[in-house]
Amino acid sequence: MQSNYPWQPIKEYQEILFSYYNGIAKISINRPHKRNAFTPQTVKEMSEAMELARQDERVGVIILTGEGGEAFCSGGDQSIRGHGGYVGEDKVPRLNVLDLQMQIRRIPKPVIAMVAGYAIGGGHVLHVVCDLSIAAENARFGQTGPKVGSFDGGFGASYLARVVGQKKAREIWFLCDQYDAQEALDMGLVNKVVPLEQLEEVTIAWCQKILEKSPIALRMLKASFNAELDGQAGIQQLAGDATLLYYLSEEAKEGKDAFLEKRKPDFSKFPKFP
Ligand code: S0N
Repeated sequence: MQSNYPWQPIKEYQEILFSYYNGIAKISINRPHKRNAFTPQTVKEMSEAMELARQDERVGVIILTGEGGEAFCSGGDQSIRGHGGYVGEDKVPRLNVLDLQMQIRRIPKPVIAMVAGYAIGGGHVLHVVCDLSIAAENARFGQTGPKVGSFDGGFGASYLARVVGQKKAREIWFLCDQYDAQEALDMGLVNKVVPLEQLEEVTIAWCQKILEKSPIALRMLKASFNAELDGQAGIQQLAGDATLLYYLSEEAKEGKDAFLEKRKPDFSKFPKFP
C-alpha cells in the first residue's frame, strides 16, 4: 500500500518501518511475505520504537500497522515457534509480545491500529490492545490459538471480552472463525471501516483531530479507562499522572522549595477546595 504522505524515517530497523509525520509516529511491521507475522526481533524493534515515540515530544499519536495491504499482522511466526516461545537468533525462546501489549496500554499517548488485511492470532490481540482501530474493507479478524496449539489468556481473552462481551469473545476463541470488517464494526471490535485506498487518509484525519486536543486530558483519559480494568497497576498509572499534575502546581512547589531553603513549608495560602 503506497503512502501519500511524506513520512520521515526516524530510525532504520530490520523488520519494521518507523517514521514520523506531523505529530504522528508510525510503526509498521515489514514482513509482508509472512503476512507480517512477528519474530522476537520484530517485537524487540516495535518495543524500542514505541519507547522512542513515547519520549519524542513531537509525537502525540502513534499508528500501528503492517506493510503490504494484505495483513496488519498474522501473529507469532509459526516457523520459529519452539518449546517455550518464539526463538530468535540468540536461540532463546521468548513471548516478548506480551511486554509490547503492556507498553501499548501504558504509553500515555493514543495508539491507533490501522488495519488492512488480516489481523489474526497474536496480531489480532495487538489491534485489540490499541486505543482505537480503523479497518479497511479488506480487513479480517480472528484468533487461531486453539487451532495452532496456543492461547492468550491475558489481554487477548479478558480485554477482548471487555470490548465485545463475554459470549462473543468466547465464540471468537472457541470457534477460531474469521470476521470481516463490517462484522468487526457491528461487534464494537473496530471504530470505523473505510475503503482500503482511504485507510491512511482517514487514520491521519483521526490523528489530526486527536492532536488538536489537550495532551494531558488525553493522557488522563487513557489512564482512567485503564484504571477501571487494570486493578492496582491501573490505579498506579492514574496516580502517577495525578502526581505529574500535582508537581505542576505551586502547592507542590512550595513543599520542595521549603525543603531546599531549609524552612517550614507554608501551605496556608493554598485553597482547601470543598
Ligand atoms: C493470516 C492467514 C489467514 C493469511 O492467509 P493467506 O492470505 O491465504 O496467506 P498464506 O498463504 O497462508 O500466507 C502467506 C505466507 O505467509 C506465511 N505466514 C502467514 N502467517 C504466518 C505466521 N503466523 N507464521 C509464519 N508464517 C506465516 C505462510 O506460511 C505463507 O508462506 P509461504 O508462502 O512461504 O507458504 C494465514 O496465513 C494464517 O492463518 N496464518 C497463521 C495465523 C496464526 O495461526 N498465527 C499464530 C497465532 N498465534 C499467535 O499469534 C501466538 C502469539 C503469541 O505470541 C502468544 C501470546 C500470548 C500467549 C501465547 C502466545 C503463543 O505463542 O501461543
